[in-house]
Amino acid sequence: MLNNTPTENKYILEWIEEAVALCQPERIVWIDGSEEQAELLRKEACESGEMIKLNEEKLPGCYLHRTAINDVARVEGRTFICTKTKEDAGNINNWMSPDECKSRLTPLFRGSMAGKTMYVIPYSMGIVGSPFAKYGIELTDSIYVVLNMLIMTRVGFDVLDALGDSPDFVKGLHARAELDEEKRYIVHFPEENLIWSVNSGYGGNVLLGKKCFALRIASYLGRKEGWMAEHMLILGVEYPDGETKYVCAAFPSACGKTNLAMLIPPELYRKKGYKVYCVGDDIAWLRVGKDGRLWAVNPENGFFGVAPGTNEKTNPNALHTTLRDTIFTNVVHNTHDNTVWWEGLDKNPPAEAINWRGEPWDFRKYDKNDKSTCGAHPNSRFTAKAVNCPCISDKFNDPAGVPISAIIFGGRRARTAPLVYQSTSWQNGTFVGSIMASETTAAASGEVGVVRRDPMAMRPFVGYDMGDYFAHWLNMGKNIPNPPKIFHVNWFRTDDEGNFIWPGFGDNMRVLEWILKRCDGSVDAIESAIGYLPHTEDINIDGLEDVNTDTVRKLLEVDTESWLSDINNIRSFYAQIGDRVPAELYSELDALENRLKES
Ligand code: OXD
Ligand code: MN
Repeated sequence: MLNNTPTENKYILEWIEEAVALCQPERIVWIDGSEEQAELLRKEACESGEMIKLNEEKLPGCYLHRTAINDVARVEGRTFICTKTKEDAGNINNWMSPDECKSRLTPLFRGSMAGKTMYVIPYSMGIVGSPFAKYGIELTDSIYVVLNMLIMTRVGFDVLDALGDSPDFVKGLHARAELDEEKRYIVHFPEENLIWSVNSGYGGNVLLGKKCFALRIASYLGRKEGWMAEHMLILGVEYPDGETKYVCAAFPSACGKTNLAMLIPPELYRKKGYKVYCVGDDIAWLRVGKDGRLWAVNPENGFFGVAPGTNEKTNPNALHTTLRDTIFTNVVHNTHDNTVWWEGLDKNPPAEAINWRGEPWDFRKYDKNDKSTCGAHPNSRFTAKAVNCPCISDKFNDPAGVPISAIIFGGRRARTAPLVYQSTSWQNGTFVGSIMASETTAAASGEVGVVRRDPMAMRPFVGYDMGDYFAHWLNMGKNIPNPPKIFHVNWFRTDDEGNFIWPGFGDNMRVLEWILKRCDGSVDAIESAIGYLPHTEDINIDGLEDVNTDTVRKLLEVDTESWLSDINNIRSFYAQIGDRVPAELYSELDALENRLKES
């Protein structure tokens, strides 16, 4: 079956032979990255019903896809890190031994592509040939996967040329099989540069370049090779004088990374000449540059963003990005004009509509407290090209990446975390990242809900032991002569009634301004038990209607009681991670506790 292959790399060919023998596809198609081939595949997907071509006038080049009803999100419970020893995967990851995993999954792949096509996708994370780039090959039986990978990564035979006869690529095998959720597995073999995904068709589980490679496998490689793979957006703030400063920010999933990455500054700032540019919205790969600073690239080529809530106000740049060449997944189909809709897009739900399940949908029955009445699935997505984003940075395709001035961690906390604070050192900043958390709030009563600790927003994405990951952060700090400063933000502080007191969205620019001023030393700060806090008057609130100095004071309050109870929660979380949590982080924790008790 492997005739006329576009590469003679024996590692690639032998591995494909093995996968073919296992999955038994009827034929093999190599994806060359060309528009002609992509167009043929789109046609085929429309003929088979896998995709629906949308209104060419209103949404040129756009398509709609619906996943199976039982297959709409990443499945952390069925995601495994298969290192030789359980200790190397750590307590936070699910672990299976590589042998056990392979013998459990082999029967699921066996014959799974009979009568189907196996697509071979050579792709690069990062710019082909650049020092940051890493290559992968995904084998899949899904055209939807091929078309998404064409948007999300750099696909083409230049990847094969760049690889030559090297074995240095990540192998990814994906089969939809029966889409049986009981037999769904997303498994990683970091020691073999190998990923297997079976019984799913949902993006986060099957676009193997993204979470599986660019975070789980890459974090493992980064530790081995002295760099970092992080769940971070990258943005640039251009000053009126034309200088641009870059920051990275990590927030747990669904806490507004895409919105911050594409922020439009408030009018006040725009008039002065400030602009914000997006380099990436989800993943950053970071390396120490020759100048001793930390440099970042976004290894992806597109955005796989959450649709609901995206609108002209929350994120006009994202909305405009999706107006062409986009694949929508699990949104509402407006059958009147063959376009799409989702909750929070506008106040005009379509009268003639099909919901994400593929059933006729009556918006009048929608009840915002009952998710099952939604037209679009709450995790419905758009897959859109980065180059179509109105605020994409001119450094997006720069092989060198961008130098990072600040790293920002954030979570969704009703009371505990102030609007912003600065850590006191790289070690203390690593500690701040390690204790990141998000909580659910019962908005009506203002009650604080469940806290989920999500260190560096990487809880589901570290491909090895979490304690070792913290140690890697500390080690990196020792090797960056001029490291970024590390901050923590919280856009989600509420009043006693549970209302958000910070406007968020574009107004987060006001917090970015303080952060960048701290980086160049042009504003001083208050030393508090948790780190450096802004002086109230240093957060610019000009032009904000509902925010006054009192509000800022509340936003910056450090509630010692909540922090002390958080300390207990952190101790049990560290204990759960196990004995590889570095001693430096325990010293930071003890010191924080003492400072809080003294304050
Ligand atoms: C994502 C996620 O899809 O973090 O980006 O879940
Ligand atoms: Mn993400």
